[in-house]
Amino acid sequence: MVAQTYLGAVVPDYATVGTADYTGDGRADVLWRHQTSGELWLWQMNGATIEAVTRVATIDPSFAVVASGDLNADGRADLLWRHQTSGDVWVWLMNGAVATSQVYLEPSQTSGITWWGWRTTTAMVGPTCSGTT
Ligand SMILES: [Ca+2]
Repeated sequence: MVAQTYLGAVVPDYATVGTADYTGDGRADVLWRHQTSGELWLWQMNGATIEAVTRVATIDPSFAVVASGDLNADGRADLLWRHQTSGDVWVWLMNGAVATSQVYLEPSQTSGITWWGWRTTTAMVGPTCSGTT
């Protein structure tokens, strides 16, 4: 028999955009994003139990979370953002629900690496928060 736990219902306006260990407790958490407003919420999980629900921020919906993973090896998952039109890529280094730094990824950071996917950009505005956090 498969163990399953009903957690409740989430309105369809929200989509999961990440499942990774954002808090560093060794357990994967769930990141939800409101598709219209851009609001981002973190469910801190302990198995099938939601231990905490934290509003991370409201981010311009033009940016999408395209990946989660521990990019700086501090034991906490980070976020990779991509602007849906310009293609600009940003990293948020995370500590739980708090973005501790924001880094723009540009070809100059990849000296010695050739990848034809880069494009010239003029926009340098990252996935900044709007409203209160
Ligand atoms: Ca990290």
